[in-house]
Amino acid sequence: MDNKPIIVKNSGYVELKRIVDERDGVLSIMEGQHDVPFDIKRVYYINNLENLQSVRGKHAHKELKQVIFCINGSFVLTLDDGEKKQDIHMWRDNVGVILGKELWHTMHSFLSGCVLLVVASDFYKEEDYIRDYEEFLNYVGSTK
Ligand code: T46
Repeated sequence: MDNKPIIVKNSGYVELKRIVDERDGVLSIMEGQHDVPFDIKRVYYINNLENLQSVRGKHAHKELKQVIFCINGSFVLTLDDGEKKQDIHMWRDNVGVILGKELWHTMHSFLSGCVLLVVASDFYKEEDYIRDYEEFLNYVGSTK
């Protein structure tokens, strides 16, 4: 894997095996606890991203663990742990990024038929979201 090192907390890369044979197409597989570091309880995807100016995310989770993939096209994932920030260019369909707890994340700069696939450690719970940036900084104990 030749990716920019991840410097924020509660993150990291996940690389899925790609199976290529004599047929057309590539098969990529993800198993809970094996390829991603949790049992997968929920899967969702985001597509029909037609406005390049769109911005999604802009929140953190208190406990939820997720891995985000870009299975088509590309986008930029901005991560912020309250102290450090970084941008990750997401374009490899088999390389996901762990969105651990207490990590403010923003998805933007979507290009060419971008499709995001996310696997999550728990069911949807709105109470697990922190959607206000100041509240997030207080929550993670940052003095910024
Ligand atoms: C995340 C990033 C990567 C549900 O009812 N169930 C669900 O499972 C999800 C994911 C969302 N929703 C509802 C909650 C909102 O009323 O769908 C609406 C839009 O959700 P949100 O604004 O949180 O969407 P994104 O794209 O900003 O964020 C999503 C996930 O919600 C979030 O957990 O980490 O993708």
